[in-house]
Amino acid sequence: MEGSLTARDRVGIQDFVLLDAYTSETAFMDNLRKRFNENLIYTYIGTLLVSVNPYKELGIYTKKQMDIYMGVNFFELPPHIFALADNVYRTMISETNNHFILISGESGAGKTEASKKVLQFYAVCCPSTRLLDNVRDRLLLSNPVLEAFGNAKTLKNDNSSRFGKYMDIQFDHQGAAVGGHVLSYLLEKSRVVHQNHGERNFHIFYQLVEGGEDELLRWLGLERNCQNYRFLIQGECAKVSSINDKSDWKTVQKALTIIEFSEKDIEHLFAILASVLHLGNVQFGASALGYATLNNSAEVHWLSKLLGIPSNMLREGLTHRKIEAKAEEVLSPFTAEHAKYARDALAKAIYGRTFSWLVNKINESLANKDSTRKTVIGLLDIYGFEVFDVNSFEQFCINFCNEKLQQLFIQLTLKSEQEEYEMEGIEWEPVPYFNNKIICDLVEEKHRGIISILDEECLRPGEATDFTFLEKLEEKMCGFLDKNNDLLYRNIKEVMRQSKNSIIQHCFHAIEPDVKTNNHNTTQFKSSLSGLTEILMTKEPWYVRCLKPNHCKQPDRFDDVMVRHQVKYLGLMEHLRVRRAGFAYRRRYEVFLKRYKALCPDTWPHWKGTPAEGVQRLIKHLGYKPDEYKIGRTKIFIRHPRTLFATEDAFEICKHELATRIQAKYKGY
Ligand code: AD9
Ligand code: MG
Repeated sequence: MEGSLTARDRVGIQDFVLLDAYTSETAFMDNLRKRFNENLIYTYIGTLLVSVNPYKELGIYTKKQMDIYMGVNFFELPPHIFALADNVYRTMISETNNHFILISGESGAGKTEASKKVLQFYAVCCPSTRLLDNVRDRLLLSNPVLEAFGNAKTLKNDNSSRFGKYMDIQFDHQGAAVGGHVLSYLLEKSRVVHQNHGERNFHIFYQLVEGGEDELLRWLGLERNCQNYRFLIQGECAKVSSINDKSDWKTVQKALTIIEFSEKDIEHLFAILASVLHLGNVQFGASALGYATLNNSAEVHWLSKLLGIPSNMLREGLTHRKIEAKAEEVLSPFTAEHAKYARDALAKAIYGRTFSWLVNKINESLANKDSTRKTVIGLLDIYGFEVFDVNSFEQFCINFCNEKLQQLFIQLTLKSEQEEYEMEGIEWEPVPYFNNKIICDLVEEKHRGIISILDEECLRPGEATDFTFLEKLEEKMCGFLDKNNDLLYRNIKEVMRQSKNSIIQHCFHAIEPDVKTNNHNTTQFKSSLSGLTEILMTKEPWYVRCLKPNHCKQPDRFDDVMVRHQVKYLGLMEHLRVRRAGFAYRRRYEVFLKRYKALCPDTWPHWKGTPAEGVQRLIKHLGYKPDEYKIGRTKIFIRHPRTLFATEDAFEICKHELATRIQAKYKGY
């Protein structure tokens, strides 16, 4: 396909490892651009997949394409996300171990699309029974639901993930998908109450207002006009040409039914969405004494009806807080300003908790009841790096998350790879790389990191301001303290607990974090990220690095400067250098010998010497060339995947012949 020189000139090389001038960034960029211009968006660096967002439909994700890639050796076909998915799957089956696919890249680079393609591939290509079809449908349909509630239009991406998602797909020993589990990371709750210009709230609100049936809207007290809801129009772009809210609404409704949300659950879920919109329209005035008064009683009426909470309680909760004075509880009225703050905090809490409830509900539906041993493939699709003109708390969290994953990538590839060569006594010219550990430390180090300082400031309510925080950091950032403090007054929580809405009841009855434990967003986020790193460290890693070709979401436009920048900060050149100079595969001698010993008469059926000697005898028999492998202390290192694939092919033939011989032998019995 890419064999002749002319074709190669035109479409470039499908694996950067084979690039002659592999150390040159210019050659790397030329290859990437050439392929992009030919609609070849995928290129390998060994087994790592580089993907450039085409911003157009390429017709390369059909069932036919899936069939082509199913069960075929990784390097035999042009690079594709399906090839990676298939390779991960087959490795999982043959080695019965757990894997994860880390999909990274900046906002709008194509991570979520890539993760969906992987899931679709497994849903279509894995063996199944009618019983399991159910699981597959649920796995697939969890996506539109989570996207509706957790994605939004931003300046960078019309369908930007505003939460981090890690999904385990569980397989039984026959390779059928039997269950799944979703972990979600820090939803950007502040979007519920505030959107920057050119951005929207979460999709689901617009879907409801645009797509909800007349009767439903009437029941929820909503009008079919986004312009009527303050929480929907701050970005001044309720309508987005690339998004069809009406049809997305239908998809979500269908998905909710298939994931087995009960009618009651669905009803209560919609009631919550409408409540948030009504809450957004609650306005406060000021009494002569400067205290908050409620202007519009219609909104409170609807809130009371939808949440099943007496309206006088709601009124009180929205305008007062309870404080303890001399062992007595007294109601202290809010100022109008304070009331707005408390209203927004409530809206964020309701939405955030409902989102967690939703994830739990999906997990219940995906749970595999069978306790036999399973292997998993984890898919990690988080919010990508984003840098706006003005960056706030959200960007701090999102970008920190990306730094942590880059750190993991560095540890698992550049660092551990080179350390392994050293440990195994393999001659090696070290490849220098930028280790972003210092950035992670700057953010998360105990006592000295930004998170610690931020938390300290949040523990001094009244005294600490963004300004004192800024002074401490000697840096200019805005809005941080509020967003890090998820402060919801106790009495409004008590009011919520009176709700007749089962979801709200559940969300506000869940055990509140102990006041002594740290309830700050960043610290919780930090520990959940550490938890994620631990989960990932126990699995075999695979990487998809997504690149964004331009800032304008346009097809056929490859902005050199922009792509080069991403290639740099993703460490792709360093990765290539390590890969190129290094070895694509390594296997412990015992494992290698056990699998392939039938290929050599000296090692079959039993090898009496050490595994290392056995492997050397075996590869000599197979005719491995001296520069194709290296003998380490505990492992054999193989430079090119093609060598291992040739061995694997020989093994398949050998297995087949052996089976035929055994069959023939026993035919007469
Ligand atoms: V964010 O960090 O969540 O803001 P992602 O997830 O990296 O971001 P996403 O997958 O949502 O980006 O891709 C953005 C848009 O690019 C999609 O909505 C598609 O319109 C477009 N896209 C991405 N990948 C492909 C693809 N393989 N083929 C066609 C694509 N279009
Ligand atoms: Mg995304």
